[in-house]
Amino acid sequence: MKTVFSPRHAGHANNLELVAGAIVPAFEMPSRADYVLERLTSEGLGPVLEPEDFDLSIAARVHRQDYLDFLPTVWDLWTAAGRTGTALPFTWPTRGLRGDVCPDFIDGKLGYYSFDGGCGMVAGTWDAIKSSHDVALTAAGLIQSGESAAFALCRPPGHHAGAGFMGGYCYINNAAVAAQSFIDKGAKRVSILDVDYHHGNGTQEIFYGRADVQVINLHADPMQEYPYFLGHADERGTGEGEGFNLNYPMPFGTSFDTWSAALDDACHKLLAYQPEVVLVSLGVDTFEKDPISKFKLKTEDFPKIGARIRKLGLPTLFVMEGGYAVAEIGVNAVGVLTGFEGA
Ligand code: FKS
Ligand code: ZN
Repeated sequence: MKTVFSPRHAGHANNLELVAGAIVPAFEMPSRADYVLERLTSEGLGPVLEPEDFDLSIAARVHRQDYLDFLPTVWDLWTAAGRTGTALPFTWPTRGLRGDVCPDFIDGKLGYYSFDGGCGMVAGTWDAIKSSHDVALTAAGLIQSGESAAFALCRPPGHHAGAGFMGGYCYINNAAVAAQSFIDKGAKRVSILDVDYHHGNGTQEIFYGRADVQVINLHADPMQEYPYFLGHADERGTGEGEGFNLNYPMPFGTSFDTWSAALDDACHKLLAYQPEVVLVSLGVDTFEKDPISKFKLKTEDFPKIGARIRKLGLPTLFVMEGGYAVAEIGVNAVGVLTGFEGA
């Protein structure tokens, strides 16, 4: 299968995040994408293409326009305030505060447009976000022109980004934008299957009231794990979207037997929906050696994930999300893809 990749991701580097009481170098770093690229080249997965340039009109159908207008301005507002380093928020509008008025000053704006301290921004961040969005849309275009599968090697990732907020290393929701592009091109039903270790709260929020995009998440139980405030099994969609959101929260220590049983159930629910295309939010942070996660999948399990998804028999767009065991992320992510191809 073809891969779409942009070297412009590399400008999103040396950023910091707020985690466990400390400001630390972000786990989401450029070498992640480079290891995946290296592995898919050495495995001969297929050609690697650069993305085309898209405007943000499709993104504006899944994100708020004011949020999309804000993102490219962050670094200028931050430096205009005399700051250097990493632009990060430290105040959020939670219960009891006004979440409907965007402040004028950059610190307030950053808090208004985020839900955590996981989305540091540096000078090259916006360009990387835009390139990641373009990668997803270009890869979607390959499928729209008849390819049966494609890999969007996105960085930064997207599934925590909601209509009007960033969080968890995610700014624009690449999978959601790609799904919207299929709908805009006439698809009646699209499924998003999110196999990242963390719940894709942004994707869920974006499509929660819609029947044209089914969202299925396999993830760590939000009672124990980030993002904590969404991802329970009783979240099933609302209004027209009722029944089209499915969550499979699993406890710390989950290994492949339990996880793959959930995947199998998810695949049956997916087929029952009869989508025209499936988008896989591909995180490989379910890996046993992932430094921030607590599932127990082994390297040999990842090709089996790909093989199971192949059995769906649907056009499939893989969109890169998380995975932080940097040395193994290439082997594991490309393992899913070669497992899909039957190699
Ligand atoms: C480190 C705690 C870090 C934030 C985790 C964010 C996970 C992001 C992701 C994505 F796919 F978006 F990249 N907490 N000890 O993997 O879900
Ligand atoms: Zn993750």
